[in-house]
Amino acid sequence: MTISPLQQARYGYTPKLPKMLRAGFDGIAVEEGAATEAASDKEKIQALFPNTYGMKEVYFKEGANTAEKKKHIVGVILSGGQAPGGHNVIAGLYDALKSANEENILLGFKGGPSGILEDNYITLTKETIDKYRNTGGFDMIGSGRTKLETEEQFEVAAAVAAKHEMTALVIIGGDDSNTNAAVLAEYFKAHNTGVQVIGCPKTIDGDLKNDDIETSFGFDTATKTYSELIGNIERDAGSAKKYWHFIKLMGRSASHIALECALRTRPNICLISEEVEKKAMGLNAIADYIADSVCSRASLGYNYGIVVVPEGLIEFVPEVKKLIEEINETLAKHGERFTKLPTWDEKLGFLTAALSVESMKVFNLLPMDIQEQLLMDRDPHGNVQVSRIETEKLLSNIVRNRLQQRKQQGNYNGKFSPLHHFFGYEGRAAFPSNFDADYCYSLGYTAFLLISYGYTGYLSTVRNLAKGVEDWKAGGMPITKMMDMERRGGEDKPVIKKALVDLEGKPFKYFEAHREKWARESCYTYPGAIQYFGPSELADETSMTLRMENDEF
Ligand code: FBP
Repeated sequence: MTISPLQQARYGYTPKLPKMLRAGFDGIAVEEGAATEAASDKEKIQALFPNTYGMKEVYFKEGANTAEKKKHIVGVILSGGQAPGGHNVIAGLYDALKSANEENILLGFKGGPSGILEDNYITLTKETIDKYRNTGGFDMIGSGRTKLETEEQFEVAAAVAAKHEMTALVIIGGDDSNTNAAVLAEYFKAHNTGVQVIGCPKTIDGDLKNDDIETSFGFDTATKTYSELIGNIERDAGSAKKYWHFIKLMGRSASHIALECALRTRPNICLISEEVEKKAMGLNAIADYIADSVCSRASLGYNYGIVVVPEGLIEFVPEVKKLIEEINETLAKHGERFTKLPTWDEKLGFLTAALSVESMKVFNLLPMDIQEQLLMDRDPHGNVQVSRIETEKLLSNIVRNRLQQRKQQGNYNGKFSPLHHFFGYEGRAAFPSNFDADYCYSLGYTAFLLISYGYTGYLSTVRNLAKGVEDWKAGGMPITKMMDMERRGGEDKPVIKKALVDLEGKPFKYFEAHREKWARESCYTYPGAIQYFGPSELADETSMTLRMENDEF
């Protein structure tokens, strides 16, 4: 098969390792730091994790490797949505494992966490790995959204691990998957299975972030991909001068993706869900905010512009949030009965009886296609699938109504032609940027170091990421350190806290300080395509969010 020259060139790219890991497996020593404590709810979390709570922070450094020399059979799982770099985590893991001992074996469980439950796996060989080095997507072994969380599932996983004589399992996933990794590690330890569990921080959404994880992998590439597209649309808008582009960007809950893309491209409007929630902005207030920009640009003769909308916005608008919560509850209780109702009128009748009067009022104000989208199947966590709700169309509709009113009042005399875009899947499987390619390879390599030194219930960490790769610091952090208790599905559960956009943080503050000017003028910037080769300042550039958060901007 003929492959593209870039694909060929990327196979040959050698990910850069932090200086401390360059000595090779035998030249990497471990150092332990202080014992850790949970982020909050310490006693409750300690009680739930008696065997894996309070473990020490771990750092790697140059020095003689003192890990026990034994044969390792390691399983690996990709969990959740695709994120560029996942293949490199597996490649780094594989290379470290083989450099420790050629006899070591890596099993890739297929199709996500269900792969271990169904014992559906392939033995990963150099030939397979080489076909996927530095490529996007998760197609090497596939992914899935099955949650590993019940005792029965843990028993099956333990039996499969025993069958293969596995010594460890690496779970590459987001906050929920890594929470489950911690619970599984505790279970394996409590039951003396001898199987260690290590997590790796993945998600384009960027919301698996805390004192110990500077960024999740995939965020860098996905935001650069979307920013290229937004910049291209900005150029087109400024050339044609006739459309308002409403662009929805992925990011299930947090608006990190939208914010990063806004910093890179300076659209006229970028909504930040966390701010919308804090200011309790209803749909009308949001529409007015956008309409203000449309009107002020029209007064300068610009009947075009760019509005960036985070995918999760709809769930942060107070009245819609309440509506969604009520629908979720109703569907959780009576989903089957509801789905079987044959006509739309009967469905409406059912909802009218089940929802509060205020929520039904909000529901009735929404266009029918949005109403239908709000009622679609939930994801495995019981959440509405926000990527399938056309919030960008909903907003442009309400803005249009607002503008008509303003026209009638003589306050606006422009033209408003909206176009709609949704960028999500375009960025999740792109060739990883050098940053993600390097970061992921190091995460995988570090995951095996943690395994070889006998750790379990840890997340592989690589820090100091806003500096050059040579200064990155590899180590491990007990997952229980990142946990607190949250109410989920009517129960108190230990979870890794999801990081939302910090409205006091530097990235948001920078955006806030500039957005008024961006709303009126055309201050667009055009980031262009990701550069994989060439000068380091282009090819190794990190996200603006990461640089701003680490005072490197
Ligand atoms: P993860 O949290 O699993 O990384 O996935 C995030 C995401 O890409 C969101 O941005 C988006 O809402 C969702 O996945 C889409 O899910 P699906 O792939 O199931 O359509």
